[in-house]
Amino acid sequence: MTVAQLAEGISKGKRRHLAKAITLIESSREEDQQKAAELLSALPKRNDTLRLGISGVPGVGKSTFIEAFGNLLIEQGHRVAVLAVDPSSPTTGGSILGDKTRMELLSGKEEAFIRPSPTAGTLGGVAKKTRESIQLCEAAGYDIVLVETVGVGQSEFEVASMVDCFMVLMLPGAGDSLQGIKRGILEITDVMVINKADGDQKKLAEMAKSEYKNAFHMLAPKYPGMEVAILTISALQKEGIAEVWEAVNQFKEHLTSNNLFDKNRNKQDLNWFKRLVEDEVLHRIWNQASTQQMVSDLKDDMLSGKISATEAARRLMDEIG
Ligand SMILES: Nc1nc2c(ncn2[C@@H]2O[C@H](COP(=O)(O)OP(=O)(O)OP(=O)(O)O)[C@@H](O)[C@H]2O)c(=O)[nH]1
Ligand SMILES: [Mg+2]
Repeated sequence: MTVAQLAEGISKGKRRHLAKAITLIESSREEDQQKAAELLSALPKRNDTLRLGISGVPGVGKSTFIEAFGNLLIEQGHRVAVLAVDPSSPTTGGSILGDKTRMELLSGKEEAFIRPSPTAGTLGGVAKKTRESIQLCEAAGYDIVLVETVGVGQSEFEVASMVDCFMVLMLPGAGDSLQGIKRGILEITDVMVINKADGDQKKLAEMAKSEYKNAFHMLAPKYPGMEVAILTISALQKEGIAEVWEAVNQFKEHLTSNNLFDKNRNKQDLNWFKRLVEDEVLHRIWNQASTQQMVSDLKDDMLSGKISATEAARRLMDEIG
């Protein structure tokens, strides 16, 4: 399929073309990469969509929640794409979304598009593919894109930097609810959802809620005048799902009415552009044939004590310009 054919199919919302295009983006072949770049340039950028990050430890209920939440969104007339950032599972790549049984209803729906995580690779690589896939899904008419991450290492921060709203799913469990929470995670949270608030865990969930509330009060707000919504839900029993959607909408409303929605996206694009350039510059310095000899000579001179590390770095940078 040519790039033009792919672009046309995607514009018409054809899922077969969308799936093919994402495969192209995920391919590491130089030729495919070039085509993928062409395709992305050929497609319109949309800002009438919502990108929502969904994060949480394994077993918190992300898949169960997405099943309930996604179906609710579809009932309201939305088209929903689900992508994942999960660099943690090299062998079972995409396992977090492989469990289609937990998203049985959603995965069978015409208005939903579910794509497992690209198989392995570095976090940066997986994140790049996901960012580009978001754009493809939007061009194909999916107005809500859910990006799921299991939150290992830095992946939550990656996801937070590519979505409009970052939601964290938590388990009930008062007393220890603040332990084991990753440093910095509260700072990037826009909506907090305490899942499994059912049966005898209901009370624990309420306790956790007030603890998190206190914790947020001790932080400088991410957006002035906006409190982080904390909700207790049961994804399994489909309780509180509509309230989560309402909280997300309120958050979005706050951003839009303060002119922050587009501003945030522009900021994310600029940061991403900067990061791509920085990555490429480093890659070229260390791998390009033209600098390899010089790098190797400088290393020798430095290790034999002829020049200092500072001097070696200065000479290399002077050479590169
Ligand atoms: N009691 C209760 N159990 C739940 C709820 N939501 C999910 N579970 C159960 O918790 C287990 C894990 O749910 P998943 O949806 O697979 O969790 P996940 O976060 O997607 O897990 P990973 O994909 O491994 O990261 C399953 O057995 C679910 O049935 C809930 O609201 N209440
Ligand atoms: Mg899952």
